[in-house]
Amino acid sequence: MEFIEDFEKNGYALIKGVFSKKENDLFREISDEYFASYPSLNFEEGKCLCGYSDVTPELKDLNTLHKDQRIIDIVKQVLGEDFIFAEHSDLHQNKLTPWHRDLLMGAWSQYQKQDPWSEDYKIIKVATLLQDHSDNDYGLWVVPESHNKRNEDPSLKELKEQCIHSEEGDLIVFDQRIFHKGQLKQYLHEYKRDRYLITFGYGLNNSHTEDHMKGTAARQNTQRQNLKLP
Ligand SMILES: O=C(O)CCC(=O)C(=O)O
Repeated sequence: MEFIEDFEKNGYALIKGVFSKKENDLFREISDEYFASYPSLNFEEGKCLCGYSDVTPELKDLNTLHKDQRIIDIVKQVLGEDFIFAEHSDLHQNKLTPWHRDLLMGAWSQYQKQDPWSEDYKIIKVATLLQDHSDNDYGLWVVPESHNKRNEDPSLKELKEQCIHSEEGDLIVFDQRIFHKGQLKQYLHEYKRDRYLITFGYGLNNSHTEDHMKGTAARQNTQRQNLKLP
């Protein structure tokens, strides 16, 4: 499978056409309805709902999307049979996200008890952006190969950032250690349409993923205490 080679080398891969146009439209419709009527975390112009999987019937198909067989088959190709859903789910509407790695940061770093550059650390995110980025730079940005390099590694500076020009229905899978960012200015202003992103986390069934899950659950619980109605 070609995308696995991309994933292993670059730390991310783009998988084309996983969801149909009709499904993508449905995901957008559900997200529109959710953010118009139900509680979310509010940023200046953006909104976000995290930790929603299996506990948010208002999200209809999105409540169980992390178990969709097509996603599971892709995750299995990356992680093998012995993986777990890392209880991380995010739905973003027009959120700005600067460069970062998805390691546990700040108050949550206490949960990261082991070296994330160990051989058996393998935690991934799958992401689908619900709008076309084939002709714009508002997609997900990554620094290919940065998933293998610690912050102190001088060769990190030689790597080049790039925007993934995904289209509706595509899935991106990335190693959570890769440097990545989202939009830093609003797609909404230029395209007069909300920018949506859905992500789920999965990892090898081992103590790295368990630690990561504990930190993620603690962060998501804190975030979920601050949800506000529209
Ligand atoms: O908005 C995006 O495309 C990226 C979001 C992101 O970096 C994240 O969810 O970790």
